[in-house]
Amino acid sequence: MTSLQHSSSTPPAAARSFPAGFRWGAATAAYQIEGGAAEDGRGPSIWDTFSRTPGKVLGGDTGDVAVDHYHRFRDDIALMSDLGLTAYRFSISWPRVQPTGGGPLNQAGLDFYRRLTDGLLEAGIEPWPTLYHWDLPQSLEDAGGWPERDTAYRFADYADQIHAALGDRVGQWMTVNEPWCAAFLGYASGEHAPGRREPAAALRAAHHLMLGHGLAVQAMRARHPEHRLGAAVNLYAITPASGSDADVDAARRVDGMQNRFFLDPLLRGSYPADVLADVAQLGFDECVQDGDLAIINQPIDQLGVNYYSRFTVTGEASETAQAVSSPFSSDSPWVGSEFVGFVDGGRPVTGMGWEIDEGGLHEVLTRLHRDYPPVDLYITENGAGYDEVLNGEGTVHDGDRIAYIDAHLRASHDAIADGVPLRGYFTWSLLDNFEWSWGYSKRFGLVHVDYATQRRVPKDSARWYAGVIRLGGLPERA
Ligand code: IFM
Repeated sequence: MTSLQHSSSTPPAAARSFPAGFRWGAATAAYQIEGGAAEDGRGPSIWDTFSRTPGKVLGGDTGDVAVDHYHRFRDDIALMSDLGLTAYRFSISWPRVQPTGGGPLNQAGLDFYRRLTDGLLEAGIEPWPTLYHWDLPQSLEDAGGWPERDTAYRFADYADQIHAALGDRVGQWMTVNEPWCAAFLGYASGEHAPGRREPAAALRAAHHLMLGHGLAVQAMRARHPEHRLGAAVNLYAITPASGSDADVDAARRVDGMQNRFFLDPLLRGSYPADVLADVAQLGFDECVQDGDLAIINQPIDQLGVNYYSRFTVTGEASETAQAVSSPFSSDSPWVGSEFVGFVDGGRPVTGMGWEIDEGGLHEVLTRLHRDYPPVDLYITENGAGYDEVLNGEGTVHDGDRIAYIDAHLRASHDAIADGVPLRGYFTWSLLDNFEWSWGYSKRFGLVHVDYATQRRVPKDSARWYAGVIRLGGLPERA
C-alpha cells in the first residue's frame, strides 16, 4: 500500500465509471523533464539553442537539468505506480538517440529508453512513447529544419530505427505531438524554437511534419502490423464572438488553420479547400507533391487529442480584440489576410490565462466522431498550469486543478455515452516541468518539484487522481 492509495480493499462503485480497459495515464515530454542535456552523447536540439538565446525563455531558463528525470526515472516510475497509472506517455529525445539527426543510433541514449520502458513494464504501466515532441536535432535545423522536405525523411529514418530497437517491448506509438505548435509557434510566431518568423516556411513545416508522420507509420506498420500507431494533435473549440459575417468568417479561418489543416490530411487525405484559399498567397501548394496526401493519410489506429481551451474569435479589429494568451497575433498572415482577433469569452481562466471550458472538449470529441472516419480517440493531454508554491504544510492544495480535471473527465464520460470511441485519458502532466517559453514559472504537474533540490511532493490532485483511477471513474457530484 502506498501513500497515494486508500486503505480499504474494495472501492465503492463509480457512478460515472469508464469502460473496462480505459487507459488512465499522465504525460510528459523529453526536453521538459529529462535534463542530462550533455550526457551520454546527446546532441544539441533546437530547444537547447533557443533557450540559451537571451530573451527567448522567461528567466533565461533552460532544459539543461529540467527535473533530472534522466537520472531519477526509477523514482518517477515509483510515483506513477503510487498513482495507479495504467499508461505513461513520454517522448523520445531525437537528439539523445540520434545526435545529428542521421546515421546509426547512439547506444547510450537508446539504453536510457530501454531502461525506462523496461521499468514501466515491470511496474505494469504501458509505455506510450511519442517520437517527436519538438526537440529537433540542431544539425537538422542548420540544414533548414522542418520547412525542408528532407527533414520528413530524416524523421522517418529515426522512427524506423527506434521502432526496430524498442518494438519488441513497446506496442503503442505516437509519431508527432502537436504539429501545429511545432510548425506555427516555431516558424511563424517565433515564440518557440527555432524562433523563426516566416509564415510560408511554417506552412511547409506543417506539411513536412505530417509527411514525416505518414512515412514513419508506413515504416513501423511494415515491421509490426499489430502495433497501434497514431499522432497527437492539439485541438480547440472555436466560437465566433458574434453572429456577424466577419466574426463567423474569422472563426472559420482559425478553426481551419488550427484544427482542420491537420485533421483533414491525416484522416481524410486532403487539405481543406477554404484554408488553401486563405493561404494561397504563401505558395503552400508548391511543397505538396503527388502522393504526399496518400502517405499522410495512412490508416492509423488512434488519434491523440490534446485539449486545453476554447477560443472566442472576432474578425473585427478593436482595442479588446487581441490575442488572449494565444499564439495567434492579430496580423498573422497565415490565417489569411483579414484581421483575426481573440476576445475574452467570459470564462474563468487557469494560471496560463487559458479559458476553462470542458464543454469544448465534448464538442471537439463529438465533432471528430461525427465528421471524420472512425478512429479510436485518446485524450493525450489535458490539464491546468498555475504558479504554485509549497504551503506551510509542505504540500500543494491544488483544488483548481482537481476541479479542472474532474470537469474534463465528466465531459469525456458524456462523450463516451454519446458514442465517441474514447479509450483513454492522459493528464498533462505527471511532474512540474519546463513549460517552454514560460520556463519553470508555470506548473502543470500532479507532483510538485522543487527545482533546487529535485524533491518530488505529490499535490492534492495526485491523491485525487489516484482515487479516480482506483474507482475506475468519478462519483456523482455531491
Ligand atoms: O507543456 C505543453 C506540452 O509540451 C504540449 N502541450 C501543451 C502543454 C502545456 O502548455
